[in-house]
Amino acid sequence: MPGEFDTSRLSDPTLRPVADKVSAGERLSRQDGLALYATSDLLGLGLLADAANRSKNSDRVFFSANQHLNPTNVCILRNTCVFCSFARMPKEDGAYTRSLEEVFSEAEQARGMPTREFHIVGGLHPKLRLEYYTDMIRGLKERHPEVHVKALTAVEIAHLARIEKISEREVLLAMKQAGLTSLPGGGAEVFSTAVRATIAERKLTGEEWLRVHRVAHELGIPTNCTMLYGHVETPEDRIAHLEMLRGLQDETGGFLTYIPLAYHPDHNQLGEEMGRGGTATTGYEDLKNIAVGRLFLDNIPHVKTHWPMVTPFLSQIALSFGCDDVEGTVVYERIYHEAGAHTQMHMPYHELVRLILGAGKRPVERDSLYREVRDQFDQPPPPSGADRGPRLPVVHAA
Ligand code: V47
Repeated sequence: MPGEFDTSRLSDPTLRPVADKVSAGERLSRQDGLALYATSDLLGLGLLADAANRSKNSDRVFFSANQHLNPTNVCILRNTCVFCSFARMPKEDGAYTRSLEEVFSEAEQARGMPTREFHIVGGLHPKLRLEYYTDMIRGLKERHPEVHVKALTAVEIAHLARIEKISEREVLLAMKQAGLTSLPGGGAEVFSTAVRATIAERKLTGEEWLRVHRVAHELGIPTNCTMLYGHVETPEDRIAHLEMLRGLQDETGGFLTYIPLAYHPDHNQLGEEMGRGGTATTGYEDLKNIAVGRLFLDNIPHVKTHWPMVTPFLSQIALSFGCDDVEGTVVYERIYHEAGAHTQMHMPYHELVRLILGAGKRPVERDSLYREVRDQFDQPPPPSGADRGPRLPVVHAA
């Protein structure tokens, strides 16, 4: 980080040696990461992460006009990924699988909007073949050539390779040839074997998840990465997870953004077992995970806040805690709303811009590859009296 960070702004002395390392551009160790998680000086941690972010992105905050599409919620891991509220068994109530025409019809909403990206994730369907997905990508590109397709988590890629009896490389290549631009970062959860045995017993291992992303990077397909926090994992598990992401990024440079995902406990087995129904992570934890991610992942260019999960209010504050990237317009969000999120489904473009400007930052609309699409936005007018709600009567002292 160019320039000294003024450590007198930190109230927790254990953060000072970490701040000195950040100022010197030195890589943080596992112990440093644990000190960041252990501190209760949230504002000091935020200042440090904000300085690290500013040195990479200055006051720019990226966002995309995107649309989420979830072609199916049928998933063979339904009974073993106990944190997930989205998946269904094929014959279970609420199970759905869209035909290609239905997917194309949902995507038609992009016509009246400035959409630049389709974000596509679903479940591990026992019968949907690779061709369904390549036809979907090809069909979307034919109908919306200017829209990038970011599709399928590493877990879905590995599943398709298994049912097609081909390699993950071949699946990724076929998808790239159909028009795929990038992969989303889902399915990583927490890489610890013990945590996975508890929350996602039969899912891809951490090493296997990283392998799919390594192959994607080798094929010139950039990807995102995530960590699901706020369930049974420890600070040590989180730091080990971040270390593995940082290690792959050193090798390939293929990760675009890191997204910490806040666990939501409603309507899933884990939430019931933990007695956590109705309460999600706290704002304190959410901000801490943004800040630690920014400081520890020194080689990943962006850190994204997923507003459907942590609310637009908290996402706006996260922009002062090391975050430079906000999830896009979304249009229709299913995964977190099934798990109890009460946020809106869709964030209109101008509201995203307003959220970023309101945090004193400079909005930059980006495409899936973080190329700038637009960076000139007017300050919105100050709220009128009517927007401020009813005025309280003035009470004069007698
Ligand atoms: O892998 C599932 C998470 C992920 C729950 O790459 C849950 O730009 C909280 O990865 N509570 C999928 N989280 C979504 C995802 C994502 C989202 C936004 C942007 C990007 C990107 C990727 O959702 C899953 C899992 O970690 N998830 N269930 C739950 N109950």
